[in-house]
Amino acid sequence: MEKSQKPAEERACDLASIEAIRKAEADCVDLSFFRMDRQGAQCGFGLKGLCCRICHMGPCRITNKTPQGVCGADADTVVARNFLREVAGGSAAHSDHARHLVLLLGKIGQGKGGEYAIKDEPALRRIAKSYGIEEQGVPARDLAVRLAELMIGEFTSQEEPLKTLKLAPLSRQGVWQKREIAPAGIDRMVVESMHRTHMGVDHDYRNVLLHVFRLALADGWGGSRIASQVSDILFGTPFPVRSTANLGILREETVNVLVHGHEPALSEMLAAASNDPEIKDYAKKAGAQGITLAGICCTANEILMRHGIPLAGNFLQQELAIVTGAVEMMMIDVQCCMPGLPDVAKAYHTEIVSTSGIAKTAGAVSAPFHTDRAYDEAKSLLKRAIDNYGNRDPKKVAIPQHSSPLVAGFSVESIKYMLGGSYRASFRPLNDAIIQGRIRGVVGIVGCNNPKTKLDSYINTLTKELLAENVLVLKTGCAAIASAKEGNLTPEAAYQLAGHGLKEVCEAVGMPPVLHMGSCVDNSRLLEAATEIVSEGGLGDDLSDVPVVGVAPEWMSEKAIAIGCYFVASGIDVILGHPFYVSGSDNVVKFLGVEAKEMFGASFHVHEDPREAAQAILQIIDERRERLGINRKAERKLMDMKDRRELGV
Ligand code: NFS
Repeated sequence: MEKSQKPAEERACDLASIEAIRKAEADCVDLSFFRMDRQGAQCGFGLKGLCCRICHMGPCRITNKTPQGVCGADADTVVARNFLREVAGGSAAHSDHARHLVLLLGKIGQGKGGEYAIKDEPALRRIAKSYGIEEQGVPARDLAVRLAELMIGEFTSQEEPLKTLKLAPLSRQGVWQKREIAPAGIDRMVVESMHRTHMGVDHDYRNVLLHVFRLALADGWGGSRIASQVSDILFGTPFPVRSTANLGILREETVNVLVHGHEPALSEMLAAASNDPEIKDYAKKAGAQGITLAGICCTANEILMRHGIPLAGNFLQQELAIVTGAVEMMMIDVQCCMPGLPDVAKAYHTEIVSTSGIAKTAGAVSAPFHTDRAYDEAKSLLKRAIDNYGNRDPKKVAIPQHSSPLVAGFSVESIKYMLGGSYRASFRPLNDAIIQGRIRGVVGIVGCNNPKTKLDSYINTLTKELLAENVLVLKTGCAAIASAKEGNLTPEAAYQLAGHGLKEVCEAVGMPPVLHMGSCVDNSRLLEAATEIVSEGGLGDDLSDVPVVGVAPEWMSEKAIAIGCYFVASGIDVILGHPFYVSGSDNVVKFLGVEAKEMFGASFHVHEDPREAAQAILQIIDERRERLGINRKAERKLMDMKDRRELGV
């Protein structure tokens, strides 16, 4: 491997990652960071969305000299079609994850769920009721069957709009009807996207882009929402938990097992099995002090939220975790698991095990797991990891000694409880704080890492800028893990980072200024939170009224594009840290950045500098506050006990 082109501290912010990148260089291990360098200048046609390989008269490239492909498609058609296919990929990924969980819910109802059970019956009843299913007096298992049937209908419905759309504010439902973008079944929306973008079908970029938003709504309000809801029913609605983040959570004296990917079913079983006395005993016999189970990416977020299991790292740390030389096994399932992992693992003793039949990786051990015998399979995987402990080479081990404490687990239910207690659980105190200006607005910072950006730097800079301006920050996905590593997910962070008003609220409630709301499918929780704000009253009738903004700073996946699109179609402006592959069509750019605003009350904005992004976000928030008539300066005063009671805490 040739010498790296950049020092490690220019590739990442956190010390653990910097040390691990240096170790990879010393160990001659290739990483995504270095592969990015070797890519050099990336394909200009790809970046602009102007390469069409939809039929085999091509591939055609649209240029000034050749403004049309062989079939006559122009830049607008080519760019819009490519964009729709990306959103189809992202929506399919979230929604297939949801489908697997719904199928499991149905099996549990039929008594065929193996060791899985309904862990949160109140959530089952609450959610069934929200879809109009009569739940009183119905045994939990029967209810599970009915709800699973209804949810499967959300995938298969042919013409009827999704039932999940009814969870949105009424005025927003009206916008979707008016624009004719209320989606029918999720599967149909994805299939139709592939049909529309086939050679010779939908050529009007506006019509194609409207389907982008229709499809994205099927993801956000449909697939992703269903994934979060069923996870809560099966594994428990998250409530605040303490834990730790970053590579320093790995331990020399334990067997270290990492779960990486997205679907929580197996990792839940691993969490249980790692506490099984038989497994603990087995680890001791192998000379280890026990097992450290930790996560990467969104699987990490799922088991963190419900069990406090530590976060080893976010997307760009998946390879770095192996480079520590201290990981016995990394289990991967679906999405965001790099195909290069087995190459990294070859330099150490780590076993990469792929646990999903739909996601095999060359060089990894394939062990697809089965829900009806998941506990036994989880145990045998852990035993296999323990057997690998003896193969660890102490000379290759260097665990960066850096980690940060955190509090996570902020579902909408837990936020309500936190704000109002069990008798007055509500968003009222939050709405009041926004109306009074103590909290200027709420921003959801979501999405990935991308080696095009120094790992976590945009996310962390933006977060700090916003906190200082009294913006409450909600996080999911790898962006949440970035904040965890930075130490921003603790109540104490409010003292260091939050502006006066936000600090007061955080202090009164005892909450961090950055709330970790879960994995990327849990972006649906952000929609849910924004809907709660609307229905609580005093901040407008629609999601496009409330001072809420979404940001995807270091995004890289198609899922992130789908998320951005359903935010915009829901009336929430979205800031991107770098643009989509659409700059080849001025019309598409205009549609996403300007016309979307006229249709949905929100649009996309690209800001490659985090400080500039912060200013743009504050401007959007202030404009919304202005329209609501609440854009006056916060009164600065010290809180006494009466104020606290009024805050409802
Ligand atoms: Ni979201 Fe979660 Fe991370 Fe990006 Fe990947 S893990 S689903 S896509 S990289 S945030």
